[in-house]
Amino acid sequence: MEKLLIIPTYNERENVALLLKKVFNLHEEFHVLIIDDASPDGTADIVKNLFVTYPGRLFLEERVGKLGLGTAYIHGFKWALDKGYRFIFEMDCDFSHNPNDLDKLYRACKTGADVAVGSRYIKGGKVENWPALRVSISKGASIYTRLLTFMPIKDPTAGFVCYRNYVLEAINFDEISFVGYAFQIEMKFAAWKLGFKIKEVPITFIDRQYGVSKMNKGIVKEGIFGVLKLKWMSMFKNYRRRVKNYDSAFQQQSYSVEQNSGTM
Ligand SMILES: Nc1nc2c(ncn2[C@@H]2O[C@H](COP(=O)(O)OP(=O)(O)OP(=O)(O)O)[C@@H](O)[C@H]2O)c(=O)[nH]1
Ligand SMILES: [Mg+2]
Repeated sequence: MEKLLIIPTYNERENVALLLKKVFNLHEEFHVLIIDDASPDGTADIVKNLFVTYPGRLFLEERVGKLGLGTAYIHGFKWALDKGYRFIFEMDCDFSHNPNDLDKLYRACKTGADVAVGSRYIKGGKVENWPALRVSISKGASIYTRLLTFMPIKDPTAGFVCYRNYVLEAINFDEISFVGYAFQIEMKFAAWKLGFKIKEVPITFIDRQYGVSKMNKGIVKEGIFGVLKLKWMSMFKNYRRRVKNYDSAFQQQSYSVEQNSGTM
């Protein structure tokens, strides 16, 4: 199997079983890794009970407590690389991302993209049912990120993404420090800085119907200061050199990318 979908969960008991059913019913076959942070609502137990229904396709990593989305994904990325998956997907467990759109991300990566981003803010992309304030915060974050970093991505906070394995191998995860939306921005920024090709594909994002959002003021604050930090690091601290994983087989290739592209 070449495709792994990583889904971080915290209190998603109303969503997880239904979402897994949808994913495993797709025409394209995926393996799924749930990263659960000891959800008090018993999300992990629901997943464990589904092992018999989806043998060899469903995996669970349990962590000791709520350690944040960013570290959950990094845990999942390391697991995926260790097992040799070649297309590694991120998706929320709240149906904001439609499993039917996984195929679009896969196709984009199959046809030349190194990273495919499910984007709300390119032509054809949409947001449904979000309060006006949430839309403004999200759009504001996108514009702010683009103005500061010049990264040519319309939806930098998007959490519906497919990474080719060699992109993740090329990134030094020790340098990825953010947790919320800033984590999503940082991963794309690192991939872009290392010279990888990022393609946005339009998706319709729908607000969650069940369960509660884990968004909070701290996550917004981290986004605001996080982007400033990325800008600062890329101007004065040689961000590209820091974020590159020198142990990876990709090292040689990425070095030639570095030689050929200017610094920001
Ligand atoms: N493992 C783990 N998963 C988390 C954590 N925080 C959030 N998640 C999961 O990450 C995904 C996104 O979180 P949401 O609460 O939907 O946050 P959001 O999508 O940024 O915000 P909303 O659009 O308001 O829902 C969901 O699947 C959550 O269950 C965490 O600390 N650990
Ligand atoms: Mg959500």
